[in-house]
Amino acid sequence: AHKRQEVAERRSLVPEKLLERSQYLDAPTLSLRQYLARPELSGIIAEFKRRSPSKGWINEFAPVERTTLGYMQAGAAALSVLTDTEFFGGKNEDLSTARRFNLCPILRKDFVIDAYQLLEARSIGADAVLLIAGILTPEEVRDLGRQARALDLEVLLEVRDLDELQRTLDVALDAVDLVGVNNRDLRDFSVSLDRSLELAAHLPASLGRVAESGLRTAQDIATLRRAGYQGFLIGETFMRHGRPERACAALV
Ligand code: IGP
Repeated sequence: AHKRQEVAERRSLVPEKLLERSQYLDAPTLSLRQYLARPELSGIIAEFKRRSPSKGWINEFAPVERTTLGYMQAGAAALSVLTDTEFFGGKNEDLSTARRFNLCPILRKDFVIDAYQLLEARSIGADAVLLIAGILTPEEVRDLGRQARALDLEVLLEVRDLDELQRTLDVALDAVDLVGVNNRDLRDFSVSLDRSLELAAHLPASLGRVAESGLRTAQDIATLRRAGYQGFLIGETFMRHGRPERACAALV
């Protein structure tokens, strides 16, 4: 409900017509899915996240320029930037700053509930958006997914269990590019890599596969890779360091 109001406010400040003037709309996007599939890259999607509902402040001060550029130099395959302010302390400008400094796919991490946010994602330089099965109906995933792709954005569908996966893909399989399994249960914040491991066998081969949340070690990545994952979304393990990019370099 809060997100609806926030989107409505931004739309009245920055209507679609203005977003459409962004230089990025004429520029091609980069394929997250293809970058993750490249064997010479690490598969790591390094996340810029200042705080979270489960942990509070994680890193208040790391600059987005140095951190994201450092992630890339460390060997991350792609970036994820939180733009939600209320829960994650992010902003659109963080993503457009990351865009100016980096040539790699950038995932816009937000709670997408409205097509306005897709055009907005494209206008700030994102290459991919997250759609969360837990907050959208399968029909909404399908419709938003189609609209995202019409803007040349790739779609990462986030699920947390088999029921969400099946219900959503029954309706929306052809509107998503990648599927991500969130190891964190947003209801009680419990984290277990077993969620990704258990769902691995059920993920359609036609989609890119991403394990999300709670990854800490090279061993975690190796285990998930063996289970069939190509993408590894990592936030806190990096951001809780004063120099997140160094923690990324230590893991790649
Ligand atoms: C990263 P972690 O445990 O490495 O910080 O998790 C990422 O998976 C997490 O930030 C995330 C998220 C989300 C944030 C997963 N799904 C949806 C906001 C909204």
